[in-house]
Amino acid sequence: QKYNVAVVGATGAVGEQILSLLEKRDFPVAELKLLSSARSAGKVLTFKGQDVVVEEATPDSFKGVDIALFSAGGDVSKELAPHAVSHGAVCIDNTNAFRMDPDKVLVVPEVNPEKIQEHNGIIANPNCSTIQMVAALKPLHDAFGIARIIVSTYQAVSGAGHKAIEEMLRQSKEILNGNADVQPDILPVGSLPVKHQIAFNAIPQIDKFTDNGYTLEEMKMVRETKKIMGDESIEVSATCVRIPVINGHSESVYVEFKNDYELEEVKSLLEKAPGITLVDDPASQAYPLASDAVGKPDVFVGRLRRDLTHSRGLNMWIVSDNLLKGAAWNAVQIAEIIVSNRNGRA
Ligand code: 11C
Repeated sequence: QKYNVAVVGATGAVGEQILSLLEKRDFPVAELKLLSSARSAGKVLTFKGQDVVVEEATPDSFKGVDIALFSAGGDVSKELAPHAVSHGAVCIDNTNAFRMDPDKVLVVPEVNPEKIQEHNGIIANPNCSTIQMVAALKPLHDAFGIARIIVSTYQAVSGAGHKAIEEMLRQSKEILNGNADVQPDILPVGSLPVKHQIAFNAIPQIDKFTDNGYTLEEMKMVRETKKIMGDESIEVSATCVRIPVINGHSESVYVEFKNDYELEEVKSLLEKAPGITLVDDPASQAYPLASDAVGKPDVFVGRLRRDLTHSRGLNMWIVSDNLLKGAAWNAVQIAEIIVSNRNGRA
């Protein structure tokens, strides 16, 4: 059986990856609709060697669509996903629009795939920095019980889209050409008045600040982790930082378990865990690097070591391609599970 698929935000950094994955995975597509804002409508993309013209997304775009993958920003999802649902589509939404809605499931297939069956038409795809962290921590939570997580992120500019990548490259070239006075115009947050240089810098702000002094990106990590793990008792504190890396988010994660653990057991659990690749050999300087993770679907984990200040504390380094497992691949994985569930029922 084949399915009519719509990709909303097809020309964006995540949309492009979704399109490429649908092709590479030979997803059973009957008809493909590529949708975008009016600004990008008319562009031509290719899918399996065929040109597909991008159309403006409107409420009527979803007639006959079975699966709609949204990554065109929260406002577009809030406006159009309910129309897609009313036309009978299942929406997999990559934005922050529905993640914390108690009626919507928030899914990482390695952690809570059973939630996919409970959807009300919209399945939320978590934030990239949350996805890679929970995918790595789930087997450890099951084994030892996580009491507390303290995470600091080192996030790539691709998380903020194509324009942020261009800005980082432009500033880098300008500085290398001797111009010390670059003009930032997108990062840290396009819609806020103050901008900061990203080239040769580290910006401790991703998304807007919330009332408690943490940014929205940091609060996404706190709230989404509890919801995906299905455990409100897990305490999470995050500091999210943008660094001048094109692609691939890295995270320094401190985890405090409720129960005692052995490092060898942690390693063996991670070695067996789906979607996780353990890269942890200090003797040969082997540890996860963003440059190695780019283009790969897995979450890479290394630098495992018992914390020096707490016997049930563990420090680790978690890296993944934020556009793949952090966004497009997680969404396409969910779509593949929907299809296999439907085929199973047929
Ligand atoms: C970033 N994590 O790296 C963001 C991008 O809520 O899906 C993804 C934002 C989101 O800037």
